[in-house]
Amino acid sequence: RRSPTLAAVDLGASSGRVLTGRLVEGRLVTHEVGRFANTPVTTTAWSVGGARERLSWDVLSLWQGVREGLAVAARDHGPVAGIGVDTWAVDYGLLDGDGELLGNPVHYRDARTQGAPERLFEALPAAALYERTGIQVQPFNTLFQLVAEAGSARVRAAEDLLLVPDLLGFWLTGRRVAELTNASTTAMVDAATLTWSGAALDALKAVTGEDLSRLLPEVVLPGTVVGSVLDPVAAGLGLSGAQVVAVGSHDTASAVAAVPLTSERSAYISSGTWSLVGLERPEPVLSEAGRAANFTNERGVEGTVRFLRNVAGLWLLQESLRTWRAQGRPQELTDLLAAAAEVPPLRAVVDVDDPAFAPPGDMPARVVAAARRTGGGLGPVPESPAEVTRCILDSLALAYRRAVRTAGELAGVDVDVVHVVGGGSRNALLCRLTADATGLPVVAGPVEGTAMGNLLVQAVALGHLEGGLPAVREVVRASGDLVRYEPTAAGAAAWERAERRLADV
Ligand code: LFR
Repeated sequence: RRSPTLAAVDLGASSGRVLTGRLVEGRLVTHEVGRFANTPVTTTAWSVGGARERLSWDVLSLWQGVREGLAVAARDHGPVAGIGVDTWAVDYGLLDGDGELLGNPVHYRDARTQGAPERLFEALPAAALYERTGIQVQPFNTLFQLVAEAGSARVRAAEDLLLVPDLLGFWLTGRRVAELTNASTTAMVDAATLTWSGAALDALKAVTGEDLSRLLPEVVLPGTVVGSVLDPVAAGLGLSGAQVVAVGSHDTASAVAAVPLTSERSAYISSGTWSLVGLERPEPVLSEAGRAANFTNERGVEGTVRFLRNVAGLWLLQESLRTWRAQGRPQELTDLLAAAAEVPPLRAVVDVDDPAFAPPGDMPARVVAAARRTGGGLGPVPESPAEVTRCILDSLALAYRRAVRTAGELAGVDVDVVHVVGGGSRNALLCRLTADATGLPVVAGPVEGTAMGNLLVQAVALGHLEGGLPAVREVVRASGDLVRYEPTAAGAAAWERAERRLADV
């Protein structure tokens, strides 16, 4: 038994991809049919304080890649019955009254949101915002981006705000919606009603003088069939008959949909540029303790809640690789990880959540500086690329240990296994360290979690897979690619020591 072909568009931190998927005898068979760079662009922005550099999406070049990928999907694996789009959260495009995009979406790593949360909190304190939305404070949340952007000529001219996956969906279908999993990350969706939060929008109005609720489209649930591909687009790309489905359009929502969780005691780490560490819950956890620990309650597919913490992820390693390349000392990842495995464990640890690591730039220098500050006393400061890599991976595993434990404590769950999905599930050293640091077995895979979640939510929505989320996870299990790592007792004391060391500085 075979389902028709579905296409997933997944825009990640370094590349965008188009994959096709088809259910064959209960397994998902995928093909990558398009891959293109996703390189943010630095331009010069004129704003109140004068000229400054601004980091933007190169959204038209991405759109070109998406079109080419979809055309290949139709040509080589068509006809295409469904299309789902996911990207990272929070970023948006603004449309004028004709539906034309006003400029490029700004990238969430742009510095414009510095100080924006504090401005918003003057009208609605952080605790009240959390109580309403359940969303942790990240300076880049859409709400704070709007605090920074309000008053600009672009916002004044805008009639619609679309999160990036919904923007691509609009270009495909002409329909304007806000898919819930991504909309929840704006910090403007009410945790109880799952519609735009009056409290958040009133606060935004109070601090900016603008009522931006006028920009927000209808919120739709993941799994909604948004509509057919517009005739001219379908004709150009060979997509007639294709339906666009609002999948978990937040990449993390798609990834977690594809985590083969065993029970509510399973924790997960969606491991890519970020590490999203947490639990799947039936209801948000809106406690003050959760807020203090900066845990968030993002919405998932089928009414689930992702109770998780953003831990800095492989970004530290990716940006180090980029730096070494730019410095003329390129490193091959496989060799680097093999060398890092030989470095003695836990000689230096850093707090991977230090905001100093967030912007692009010379990462090894920042890691070494942080290790000098916080890691000293455990061992020598890292110097070589292998030592820096080991320091990053030890530090990530240590952060996972803390986040998994805190998630369990806050939700009242006794965690018994940690699932790792995404690119990091291929990093055997990191998986091994995670098992040791948490003292729990790690089940790694699938590496293509996000694309699988995207495709399988479409399969359910379009009636090709019965049984909802449990069936999705059954297909993931049947599709293979899972590796188990058991914790070893040997290093337990060393992880405790490292944890204390970091807490003390
Ligand atoms: C992961 C992710 C995270 C979100 C961050 C910024 O790709 O979507 O879930 O917090 O990127 O949008």
